[in-house]
Amino acid sequence: MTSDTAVQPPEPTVQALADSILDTLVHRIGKDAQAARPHDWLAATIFTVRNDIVERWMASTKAAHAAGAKRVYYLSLEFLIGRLLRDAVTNLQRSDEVTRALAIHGQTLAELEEIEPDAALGNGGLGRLAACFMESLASLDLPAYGYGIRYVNGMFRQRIDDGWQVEMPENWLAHGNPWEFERRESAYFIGFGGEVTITGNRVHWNPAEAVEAIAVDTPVVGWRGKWVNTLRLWNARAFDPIKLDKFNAGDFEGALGDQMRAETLTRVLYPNDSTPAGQELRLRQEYFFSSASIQDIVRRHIQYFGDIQTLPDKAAIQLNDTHPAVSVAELMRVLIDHHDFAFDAAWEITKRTFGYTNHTLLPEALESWPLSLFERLLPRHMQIVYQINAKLLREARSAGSNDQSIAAISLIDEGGERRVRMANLAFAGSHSINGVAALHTDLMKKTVFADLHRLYPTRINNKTNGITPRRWLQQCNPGLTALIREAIGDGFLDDAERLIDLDPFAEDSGFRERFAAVKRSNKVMLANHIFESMNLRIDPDAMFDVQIKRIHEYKRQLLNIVETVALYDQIRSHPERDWTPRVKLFAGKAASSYQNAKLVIKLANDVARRVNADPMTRDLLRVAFVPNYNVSLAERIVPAADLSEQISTAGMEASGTGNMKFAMNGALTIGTLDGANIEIKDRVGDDNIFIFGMTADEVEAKRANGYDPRSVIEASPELRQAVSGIASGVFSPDDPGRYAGLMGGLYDGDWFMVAADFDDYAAAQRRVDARYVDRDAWTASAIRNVARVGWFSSDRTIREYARDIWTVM
Ligand code: 26W
Repeated sequence: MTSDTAVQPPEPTVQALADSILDTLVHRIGKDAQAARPHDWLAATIFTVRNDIVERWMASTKAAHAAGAKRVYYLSLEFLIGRLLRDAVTNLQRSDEVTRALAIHGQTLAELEEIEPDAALGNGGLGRLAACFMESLASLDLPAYGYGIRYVNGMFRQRIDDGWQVEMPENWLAHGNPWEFERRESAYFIGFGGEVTITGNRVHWNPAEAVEAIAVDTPVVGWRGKWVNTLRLWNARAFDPIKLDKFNAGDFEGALGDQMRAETLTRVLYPNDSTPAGQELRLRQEYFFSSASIQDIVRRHIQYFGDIQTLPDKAAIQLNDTHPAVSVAELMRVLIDHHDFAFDAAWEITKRTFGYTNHTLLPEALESWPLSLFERLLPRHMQIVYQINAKLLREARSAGSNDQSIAAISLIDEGGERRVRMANLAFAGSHSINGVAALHTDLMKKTVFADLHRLYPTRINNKTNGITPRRWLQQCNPGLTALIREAIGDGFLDDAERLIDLDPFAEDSGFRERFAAVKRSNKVMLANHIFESMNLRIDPDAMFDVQIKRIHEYKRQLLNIVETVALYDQIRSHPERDWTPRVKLFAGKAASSYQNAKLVIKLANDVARRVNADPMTRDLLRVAFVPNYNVSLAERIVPAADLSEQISTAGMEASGTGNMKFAMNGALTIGTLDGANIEIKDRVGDDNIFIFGMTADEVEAKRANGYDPRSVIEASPELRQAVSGIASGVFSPDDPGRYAGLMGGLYDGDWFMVAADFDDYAAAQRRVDARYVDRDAWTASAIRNVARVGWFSSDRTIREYARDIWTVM
């Protein structure tokens, strides 16, 4: 869409804005300026800013309608959007104005921004990617809707008690949510269970239970406020919230039972990113939001275009991993049962409409549902899945697939308890299947989807992930943004690839000094925050070495911790050497059922306690595990990082997006040749990144040829000393056996190849030390990182999706 189709409302003056915030405070919140608490000022500010957004929102909707535009629908069980006020105000370019208006009332915008709850409707990278994509879609003026679930409790809040993770419920809606609009008129019937009957040639599904899905909309403002899209999250409600007959008979629980059951559906986000949640409630959530979204999309299409036949020309539906894959069967059901389509015609429309993005190759994370459960909950969809499967396997047979290949392609896993394979369903029902980095896409073709890829060789394509430079540079790093603007002007704000104009400044010593000063001031701010929140002092002149992400064995926080211990041992043995002072920062959440990941958190805290208390190493090494990692904490830590740890076992991290955020903020990466690290290296150049360890091919070969970690550990004195120290209780004198099992796992199997990569990792860390001492060289590399990673803007990623998959550009 062109930008001039949306109306630009006139900018109110600062005084008028201040008046309108006060008016909102009084008339909408019901408090006067004397009685108002910070949360009241926050709500009043959001409501006021929202007024401006709403007008742009309606203009965008009308413009899309008038143009008969094709719409993009991004279906995702997770949207990790974080706070929205700063995002909205910067994208509207009203920061100064709002700051000044609030100052008239003695309020500070920055302080109000800090008390906004962090909307954590996601686990990690996949959910944050969805949020970056929504922002980029709006920034590119593309008409789009995000569809998801309005979880009442998002990602849990993490407390660290005596070094252990404790999960606390997150209640982001406690003070209400001034951003959202409930749309009671957009409500859909969602059935579960029951039976399927056939009368004549009509199939009828009579669900045994039903709930209502109610739309709750949040506007998503694009850069410069030219375009506003909708994030539509579904809330579940009982049709009959209270059964009065039961209530009057004194059965209060029975009277409210339906509402309780309905509310349970949208109550919590499954806090898991390692193993699929096998519970029935999760499948119910998936179907609930898929069905509501598909019904809404079909309803809108018919309302605007009249004819369901043209759906693929006017709607592109992207499945964010397999969580919404049941949508494929749901669209088929709607087309066949409600719109009288023949199966084959419905199938063509379905395939042309859907695209599917895969985010992981970990076999344990691939979703499949016991057939018995799927059939009991969704009997009509089960029939449709069987029909799709029959067609798919016919095509495979006529293409000459052998039995083994047929078994791999089938939507039903027949080994053991029969299960429905959601990835195969998503693949079969889509015209495009994409991976999220070049290596990952390549491995998709060779591993999980090898047989499907042979059958449909044109469907798999790559779309390397990206991040929105508005949140991850402009908003989180105003100091660096101001410096870049002075150097190269404002062009990079509209096109992140213009950051390349900064490249020559790496050779300008005056610029390097100013760049280093910005980094230092970001480090001071983080050090203050860590002191205030954890009562730990860290030195802003030490190197900030950061690993923040979900805690998972494949991400190898353990490799980093073991190397930290080895470094600690080295410093103690050779205190006379010229060590580079470091602060090792960790943050991240572990899935509540993932015992090893939780033990890694405890180990990081145990190591921190010992190291930080040791007078011999205090000035050279500090370790901190910062609690409750979330989007807002990342926005503080990323701009302050010197070194970005991206050290997954090669072949296991689909892409990574933290790697991009750090590089864009001038941290250097230490990393393996995994995920998007490879593409980052290609762009920043070998001299500006520290690559170590085995390649994905080498990992595979080592596993195939029999890997013996014990001999590797025995052959590395540093590793052996660190591992045996941890194993024997040096860091856990209160419970010396605490880490015996964790360390035993390294000797015995070491699936993630911590030992195999250790020596090379430690050597790379010493190269990092040497470079950091040469501060000019370090800063030049940091500048080159910022300059050369503009390509990792999610605007570029979305343009590629728009052109190749959705055909909307
Ligand atoms: C069903 C349980 C479950 C839930 C989520 C299993 C797996 C997941 C995701 C695959 C978790 C995830 O966030 N994946 C990450 O997606 C990012 C965006 O593409 C990538 O950058 C990360 O490499 C990938 O781990």
